[in-house]
Amino acid sequence: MSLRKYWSDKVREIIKQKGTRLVLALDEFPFGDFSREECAEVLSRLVDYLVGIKVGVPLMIKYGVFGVAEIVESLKKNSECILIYDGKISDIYHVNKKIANMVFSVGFDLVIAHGIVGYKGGIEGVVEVARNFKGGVLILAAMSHEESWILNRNLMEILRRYSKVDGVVGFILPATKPSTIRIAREFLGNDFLIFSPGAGKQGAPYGQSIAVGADIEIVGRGIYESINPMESVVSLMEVYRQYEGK
Ligand code: NUP
Repeated sequence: MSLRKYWSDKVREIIKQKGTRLVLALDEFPFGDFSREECAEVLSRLVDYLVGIKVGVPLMIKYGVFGVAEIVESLKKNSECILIYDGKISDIYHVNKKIANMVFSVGFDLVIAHGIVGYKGGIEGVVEVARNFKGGVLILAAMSHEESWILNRNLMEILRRYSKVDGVVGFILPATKPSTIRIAREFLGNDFLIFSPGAGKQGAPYGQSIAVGADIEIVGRGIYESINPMESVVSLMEVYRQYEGK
């Protein structure tokens, strides 16, 4: 079975089982007014309502790769949960290999790499390591912020190039620019996963990315800055319910 099929089946199975489309972007820990212990406890309850957790550079700098692994790995014990490293890996081949080796070896399932860097001599390093670990690579193909057009005008070229690479299991596309998701889904068909950040604090309405073809919505501040993260996560399930079976 290809890695693409393995990971898309797995993610879509969790979506079905848990009835949600949500990946939590954990860019802060501890968060809100909670202590570290309280946050760990909140996360251990939230995880039943999440498809996965995405950790990026802020937490890696704060805790290091082993510290981060300790925070997120314990959650996997309670509930099936995909762990994603959002390092937007974007260096040359041999450095990318080192980064990917470190994050896959502590238990991450998927890593995000910057498509614009190019495959040969660049992202190939991430993909090779992912294949060794039976992990997957998500390619950042367009971004959600204001001046992202500088990157986003390369969308088709990035989709064309990386959709031919085994080990690339999906793409990151912005909820704030839903046309990029529509275009990508039409081009890619159903074999690839689409993860979409930008709903909530960045302005896109919750659920919109799913309506136009994404599998997963990535939400950070909308959850960890809320007074009651559990309530936020449960109320998002209501939003996603209308896309059941889609
Ligand atoms: O284009 C992108 N936009 C974006 O916000 C690509 C990303 N990976 N992200 C990430 O999604 C960003 O790093 C953050 O972790 C998350 C969105 O967080 P929030 O705006 O919901 O707090």
